[in-house]
This record gives sequence, C-alpha cells and structure tokens, in this order.
Amino acid sequence: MKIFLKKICLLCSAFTVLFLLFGCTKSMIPNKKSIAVFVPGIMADSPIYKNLAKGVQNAVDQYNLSAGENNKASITILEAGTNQAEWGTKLTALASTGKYDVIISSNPSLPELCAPLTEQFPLVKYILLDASINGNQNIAAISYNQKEQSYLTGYIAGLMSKNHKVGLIAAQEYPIMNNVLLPYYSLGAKASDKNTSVDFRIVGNWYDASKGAELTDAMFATGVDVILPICGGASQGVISSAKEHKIYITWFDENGFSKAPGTVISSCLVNQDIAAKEVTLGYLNNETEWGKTKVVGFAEGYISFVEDDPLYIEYVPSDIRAKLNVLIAGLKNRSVVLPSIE
Ligand code: RBF
Repeated sequence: MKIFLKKICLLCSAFTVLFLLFGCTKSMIPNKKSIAVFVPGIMADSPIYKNLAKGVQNAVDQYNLSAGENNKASITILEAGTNQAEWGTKLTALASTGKYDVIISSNPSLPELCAPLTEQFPLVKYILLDASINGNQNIAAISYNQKEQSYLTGYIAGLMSKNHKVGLIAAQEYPIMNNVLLPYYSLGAKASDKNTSVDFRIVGNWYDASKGAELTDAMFATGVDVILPICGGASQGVISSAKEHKIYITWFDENGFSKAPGTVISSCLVNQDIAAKEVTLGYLNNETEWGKTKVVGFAEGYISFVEDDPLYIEYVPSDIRAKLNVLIAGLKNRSVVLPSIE
C-alpha cells in the first residue's frame, strides 16, 4: 500500500512539472527583464550620467504601464564613483550576481571593460552610450558625433570673447577630448576670428571644484574671457570664479543657463535622456541590434544648441545670435559640413 501511494505521489509531481512546462499559456510564463544602470562616476554635476539614468527609468516606466504583471521590467542604478581604478571590479561584481539581463552604461572607456566580461558571463548583455564597439554580439553601442557640439560652442565663445582668448577646462585627457572636443572647439573659435587663441587646462579629476576655480583664475589672469568647462563637479569652481571675474562660460551637455544667468552664454546639449530611453525601449521590445554601434549627431537631433532660452536672448547680442542661427541651420540641413581633422 505504502509503495502504491508513493507511486501516485511521484506521478502527481511529474504531472505538475509537465503542466508548468507545457500546460500554461505563453503570457503566464514570467518574462521579467532586469536592468542595471552602471554609472561610471557620480550623477551630480554630470548631465551625461543624470540623463542616462533618467532616460532608462522613463523607458522602464513607460514599458511597465502596458506590460502584464508577469512581464514588468525592473531597474537598479549603481553609481561606481569617481575612482576609475575601481570601475572594472564593480562592473564585474554587478555582472557576476546573475541578477541582471542587461547592464546599461555610458562612457567611451566602457567597451574595454565590458568586452572581457561577455566571455566570463555570456548571459549578460551590455548597452553602452557615448561609446563605440562593433562585432561583440553581447554589446550594442551609441556614439555621439560631437564635432558640431564643440564647433558651435567654440564659435560662440570666439564671438563673445573681447580679447580673442578662449579656454577649455577638461577634467582629464581622453581620445574624444583630444581628437574631437578640443580641436573642433578651437576650429569654431578661429572661425569667429582667425586670431583667437585657445587655452587648454586639465583638472586631473571630475570633482575638484577648488582646482576648477584655480584654473579659471589663472586663465583670467592671461586674458581669457570665455571658458568651456567639461569637468563634472569641478565646473562648480569654474562658475564661481567666472562670476567673480565677470567672464563668460559656455555650457556643454545640458541647458546650463540658469546655473549662472549672465555668465553662462550658451548651452549645447547631448540629448542623452532621449537616446537612453530609445535604446532601453528597443531592448525591452527585443529590437536591439547587437554587435553594432549607431552613430548619432546634430542632424539626427541627438545634439542641439539652445536658441530659445530667455537668458540666451537676454545676454547674447542679436547679431551674434543671428550668426549662430545661420550656422545651426546650415548644419541641420547639411549645407554646412565641418572639415575633418586628421
Ligand atoms: N563626463 C562627465 O560629465 N562626468 C564624468 O564623470 C565623466 N567621466 C569620464 C571618465 C572617462 C574615463 C572618460 C573617457 C570620459 C568621462 N566623461 C565624463 C566625459 C564624457 O564621456 C563626455 O565626453 C563629456 O561629458 C562631454 O560630452
């Protein structure tokens, strides 16, 4: 009798397993995608990172509105901090948990950290913005063409400079800084007046506001009167020093006019929130093109120059705004093509 009951029990369990495997409809099988956002740095004072998290969150919220209870996506945001030596370990730890289907991040240095992890943890995928990598079927990337962004910024800096001396304060040197951002900022500045010179200085990290102020003071002492900061939290120091010396700042990546009205005279944006939202929705709807980098820029609407902010209209003379408007229109309809720098 005992043996008979045992056999019945075993049979029941087998039926239950079979039902779970084949008997339930597709919609009953959970398909919850789990997303981790890896911020290589901190979000404060870095619009490129703030907008990464914002865009992914917006996509998840939108997707979940129409997803069934079993299919809701989840999102976890991790700030890896400003010590770049720790990013690899922190990324490996995140991938090794096995909790995430995809890790979404943003930074030109991420491909070389992620590529080895695709072999170690082949079930985890990566979507990298502000980065470029082809041929790895676990990675998709979006790269911004930032030539127009830095050229337009250099052009207005040069037009607003009374001394024909402009500056760029960078947190650190990296290939896009040295090969695109600085050269095209210089080209734009020289297009306003060929005698414009460009002073380039390095903070050494993405957070030191005192060093940012120190470098701004030093530039001011040599006659520089318009500065582009690309240095994260250190830009707070650039702003305070520029305000004190009554010189101008051109802003990058987000609308920065309200940070210092009358001091910030331009804002040229990377629309990272839009790109992050699009790639995340693409992922959630299984449309990602793995193994490829999509290059986007000004003409496609991923980089834009703010012309309608009241503070731009108030502080930038109309003849200068008119010159910018002509250039912007030319870049948009592709009648103006920037020279390539070898
Ligand atoms: N941009 C930021 O705004 N904040 C950062 O903390 C930051 N860290 C970076 C670290 C590395 C190693 C590299 C290569 C770039 C970093 N960037 C950072 C720059 C970013 O990729 C982009 O070039 C600028 O934001 C200008 O659009």
